[in-house]
Amino acid sequence: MQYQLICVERQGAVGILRLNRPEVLNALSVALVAELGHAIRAFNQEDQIGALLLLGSEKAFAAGADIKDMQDKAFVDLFLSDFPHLAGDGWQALQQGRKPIIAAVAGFALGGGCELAMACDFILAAENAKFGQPEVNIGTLPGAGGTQRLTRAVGKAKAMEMCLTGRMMDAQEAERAGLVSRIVPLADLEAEALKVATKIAAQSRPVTLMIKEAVNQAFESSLADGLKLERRLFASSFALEDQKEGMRAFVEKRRPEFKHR
Ligand code: DAK
Repeated sequence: MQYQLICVERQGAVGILRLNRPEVLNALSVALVAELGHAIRAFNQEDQIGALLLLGSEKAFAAGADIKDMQDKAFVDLFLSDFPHLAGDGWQALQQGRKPIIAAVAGFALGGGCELAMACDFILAAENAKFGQPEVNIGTLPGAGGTQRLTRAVGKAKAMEMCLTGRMMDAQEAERAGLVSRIVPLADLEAEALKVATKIAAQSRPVTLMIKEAVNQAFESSLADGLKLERRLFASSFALEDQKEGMRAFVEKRRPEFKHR
């Protein structure tokens, strides 16, 4: 497929997706989200790819759903169609993708842009990153997980304040609050994110998928159920050639050569 609104490339075993509507700060149009979904699915099906990286521009990761696109929609349009902007196939592809996906955020990650970053497995932020759910300023509220994922990430007080006032959080505050895993200088963001993604992609593929599934389960189940799943997956990893290779390599003081089997 030829993409118009995103750029797609491969660096080794990393699939890179870059939002590419700079003239509107990567506002998420229906077409852009559809392209994103298609590319995410394709990378998830590609054997050579072990991790995905989602990028925006230096000024904006994404400034939200495209306001011009949606301003004249009626309730009934959104309700009946379930709003394909972000709830459609693109968003599903992101949520259903089993391979780890990192969001590298520089500049604005607002509204649907913040929700998109939070739907990735973790966020690496540049020093100039700004996160927010400013929907309240335009007479609406978050619609793609902002009230839920932000609250789980930063707690009720900050999430409530951000959603009710539209206040943005800078990178430092986002790191302190646990919204992002780390902050890196803007100039280093993409290289560092690629390094991290490359490291993940070099690990045993089935093991990274198991880890993603287990960590995500922490949000979906009781502690007892989560611990049980983790124990089962841990035991399952001993059926892998990669577990034998990984432990043997440690004992023999050499690097493991994972076969993703
Ligand atoms: N949509 C459309 N165009 C946008 C945009 C957006 N979200 N954000 C920026 N732009 C456009 C601007 O209109 C401007 O276009 P021109 O005037 O040049 O034609 C261009 O990008 C540059 O923006 P600014 O001139 O405003 O740039 P500044 O540096 O002055 O300000 C800003 C940057 C990010 C603070 C500002 O642009 C801004 O406040 N943008 C809007 C942020 C926002 O309110 N985002 C939330 C949108 S609502 C759902 C799923 C998802 C959603 C809802 C439901 N379901 C599944 C049900 C999501 C909703 C949202 O995200």
